[in-house]
Amino acid sequence: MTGENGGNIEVNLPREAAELQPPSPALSPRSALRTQGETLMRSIGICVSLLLVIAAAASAGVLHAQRPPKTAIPAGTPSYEGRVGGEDIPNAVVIAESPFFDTGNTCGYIDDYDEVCPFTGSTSPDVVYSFTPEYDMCYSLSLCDSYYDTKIYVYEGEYTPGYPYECNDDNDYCYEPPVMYTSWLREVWMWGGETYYIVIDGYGGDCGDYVFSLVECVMHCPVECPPDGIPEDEPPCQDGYVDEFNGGCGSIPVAFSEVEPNPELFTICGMSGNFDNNTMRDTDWYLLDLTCELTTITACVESEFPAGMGFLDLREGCDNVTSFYSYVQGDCNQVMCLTEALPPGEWVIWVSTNGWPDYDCEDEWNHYNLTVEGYESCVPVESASWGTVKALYR
Ligand SMILES: [Ca+2]
Ligand SMILES: [Ca+2]
Ligand SMILES: [Ca+2]
Ligand SMILES: [Ca+2]
Repeated sequence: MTGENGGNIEVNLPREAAELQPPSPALSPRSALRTQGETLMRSIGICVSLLLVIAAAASAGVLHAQRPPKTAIPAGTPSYEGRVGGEDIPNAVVIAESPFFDTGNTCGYIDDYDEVCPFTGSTSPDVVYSFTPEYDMCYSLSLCDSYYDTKIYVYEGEYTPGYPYECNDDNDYCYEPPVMYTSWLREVWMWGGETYYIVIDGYGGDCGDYVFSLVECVMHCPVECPPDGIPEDEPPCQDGYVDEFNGGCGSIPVAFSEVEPNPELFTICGMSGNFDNNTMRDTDWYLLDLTCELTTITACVESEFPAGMGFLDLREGCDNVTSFYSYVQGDCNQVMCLTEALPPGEWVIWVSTNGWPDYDCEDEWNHYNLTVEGYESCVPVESASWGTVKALYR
């Protein structure tokens, strides 16, 4: 493996771990969508480019709450031959199963519907899909990667004008949308056997190319830092981030978070995630300086993302850190623990994302709690407090 960041990756991801988790970001729905979108973009060329320029100019620097009417949007966007979605609810295109991905263009359709969330008075043409899930489930309905100012809403069971089941015009959480003001219903709970009508619409009179996905929600696993939690204090990672804080043997110069001995259970509240399109990740190296003949340490990690945690043997320095002493990995809803009886010297507890999931540093779900128990100190015994000495014999 060669790194893109000064050759750091090899140390960031020791060999043993690399074999356990082959990188797979190319298969993620987002990558697939973006590729589709880019192809679409090229095929329609100049018209959309012009639209993008005008849309960007119209929306630059404008806060959503104060958004003025978008009179600058051209009404006469050329119609598109490949009509994909349904014209209206009776003619909705049936989504057979999830996950579902489709692209199309709304400009050739009629303005049948509108809903307010919260902007009124749209005259945009719309297309309709229907979906009847087999079982109760949460779905994410995204137009994030579309190329115009979209709006999306859902009716449950029947057309209920003015009372959509869910509605979104602009979603700030879209990840690098190609234009501003695209839409995303992140969590729509649907009942098994019920039919949902999904309307792809626009703001104002805007229409254009849409990129639509319906997938099961990514369930989140919030992790709360306890009141006495010790903050990691590393700056949040982001694209281009260089970890000079606690990237361990991968930092130049090497840098660790040094952990104070404490035989009582304590918690470190940290953050990690991937960046640079899932090619890099924030690794956190917690340095332990063991002084007892054998120290039995239990480390557990609970995280909002699929995480990995391992012990690394640093007794012979970074040059000899090529694989984990022990390692666990798991999903965000698992508490993963390792217990090791370790000889004296320098050891590291390593925490990061598990391989290369699509967990961006700038996503809000990037926290973890690392709890450590049994990190006692055996020197200098003479000056240890009575509490510490007592703790040794518990
Ligand atoms: Ca409409
Ligand atoms: Ca919108
Ligand atoms: Ca970190
Ligand atoms: Ca770090």
